[in-house]
Amino acid sequence: MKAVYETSAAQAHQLPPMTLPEFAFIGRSNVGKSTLMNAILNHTGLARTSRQPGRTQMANFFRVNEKWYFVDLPGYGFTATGNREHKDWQDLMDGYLVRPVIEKFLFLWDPRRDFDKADYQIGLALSECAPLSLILTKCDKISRMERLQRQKILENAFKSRGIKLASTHAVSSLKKDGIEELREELIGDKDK
Ligand SMILES: Nc1nc2c(ncn2[C@@H]2O[C@H](COP(=O)(O)OP(=O)(O)OP(=O)(O)O)[C@@H](O)[C@H]2O)c(=O)[nH]1
Ligand SMILES: [Mg+2]
Repeated sequence: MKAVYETSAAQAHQLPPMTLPEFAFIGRSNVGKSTLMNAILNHTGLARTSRQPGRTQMANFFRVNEKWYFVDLPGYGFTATGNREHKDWQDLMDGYLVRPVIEKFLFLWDPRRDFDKADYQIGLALSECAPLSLILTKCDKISRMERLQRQKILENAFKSRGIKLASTHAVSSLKKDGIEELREELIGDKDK
């Protein structure tokens, strides 16, 4: 698999032209977006990761096998950076979400948490723009039983608010659990 960094956008007007289908990774700060992208692409260090929330501040575009873009979107819900950053995030998202080249949104979620109002709003907005997959991250931190229970609760919570899911995956980028299945769903077996 060939993955190369292409460009970044901090604001909507900096978004690159639409030339290939895009898989967009979105979720709260620190949920594991950049780490998951690296795990799927088998490329440690391609997308920058960090213990501190707010590491990824721009939409970063990675070209994969000359066929797709993987887009690492900045995390939301990190209020310590203040309102100005939130406005920038909203502006970038308003510009990004409506791109017709989006093949799928990967909405990453730590299954130990419950959704709040902002998460439902984002989930609904995403599901109305392109197919939406729920990706439960850091599953190495909970038991299999707990994971299954939480998955059902979270799926039902989305469903009851009219948020349609194309699929759900439970993954651990650390242990590489569920990565192969997710990679296959996104880019198929032959393009590894
Ligand atoms: N235990 C465990 N930790 C993980 C896993 N995936 C990511 N992490 C850790 O979670 C932290 C945040 O990971 P990132 O990939 O940087 O998170 P992000 O969503 O890109 O964060 P922002 O760019 O700030 O929005 C890092 O310390 C990772 O090592 C996982 O599967 N298991
Ligand atoms: Mg990141």
